[in-house]
Amino acid sequence: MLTLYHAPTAVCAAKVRMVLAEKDLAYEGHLLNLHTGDQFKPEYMKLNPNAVVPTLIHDGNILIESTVINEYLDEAFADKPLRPAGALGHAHVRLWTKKEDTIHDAINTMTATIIFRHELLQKPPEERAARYAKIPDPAKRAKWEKMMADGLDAAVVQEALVRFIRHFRDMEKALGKGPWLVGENFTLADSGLLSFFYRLEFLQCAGLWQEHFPKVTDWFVRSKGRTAFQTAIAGFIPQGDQEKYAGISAPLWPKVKAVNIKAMSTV
Ligand SMILES: N[C@@H](CCC(=O)N[C@@H](CS)C(=O)NCC(=O)O)C(=O)O
Repeated sequence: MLTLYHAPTAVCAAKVRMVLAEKDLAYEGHLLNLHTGDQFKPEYMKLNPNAVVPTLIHDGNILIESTVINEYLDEAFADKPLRPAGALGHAHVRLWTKKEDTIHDAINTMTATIIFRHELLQKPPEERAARYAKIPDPAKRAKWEKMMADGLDAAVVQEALVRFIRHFRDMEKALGKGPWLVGENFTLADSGLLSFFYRLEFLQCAGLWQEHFPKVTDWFVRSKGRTAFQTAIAGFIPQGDQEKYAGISAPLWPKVKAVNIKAMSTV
């Protein structure tokens, strides 16, 4: 029996849902409200001491970290494999999924500076401070404080864009050799990136790849055509969120684009 603790729009949780959907695995879902702080409840932190989603329980065993969970699922449920067979194939996929973890941090930077900041700035300073104080990792807490103070001018935004540029370049090169990142078949390397791309599109930042990387653009269009993408990612976005968040994000695109041009000149 599989039980997933997740949140509708959380990109890491969506990464795991994508794999469950690709492999046709049924699961019992428990949705957490990350805005009201369900992730910090002591009973949840016993499962996931980092106070984040996703957490997967398989036959009583607790698994955390989306990339680890996805590899586990691919090994434990060998039907419809999402990696080429053999150690070398697994290593090729792992190179991508390892990098994905650093990309997640950059996605978090963009979401926080574009949307969370907008929402948090409307709250009283004490409430904001209380929100940061709950973050267990001091480095993550300090990063949040900077992002909330400086928005898109925070140094971490340019750093995030540099990481995207490098990643898109690597993807463009790999996609010159095969339809998917590791050759002929859709693998964990591809699936792990989809919710991240979807988030950037949601934040009206699709120009980051559409204006410079044609193969990456085509890859994302093809990926979005997969049934699992609708089931696991797009289908979880609450009604009205697209329009609501586009309204917040669209006016900020020119600023993101300007920082991106600066970032490109440094890569
Ligand atoms: N490296 C972890 C990251 C998990 C993570 O940061 N999850 C986010 C959602 S994508 C979360 O739960 N955030 C809640 C918070 O930061 O309070 C993974 O891949 O599972």
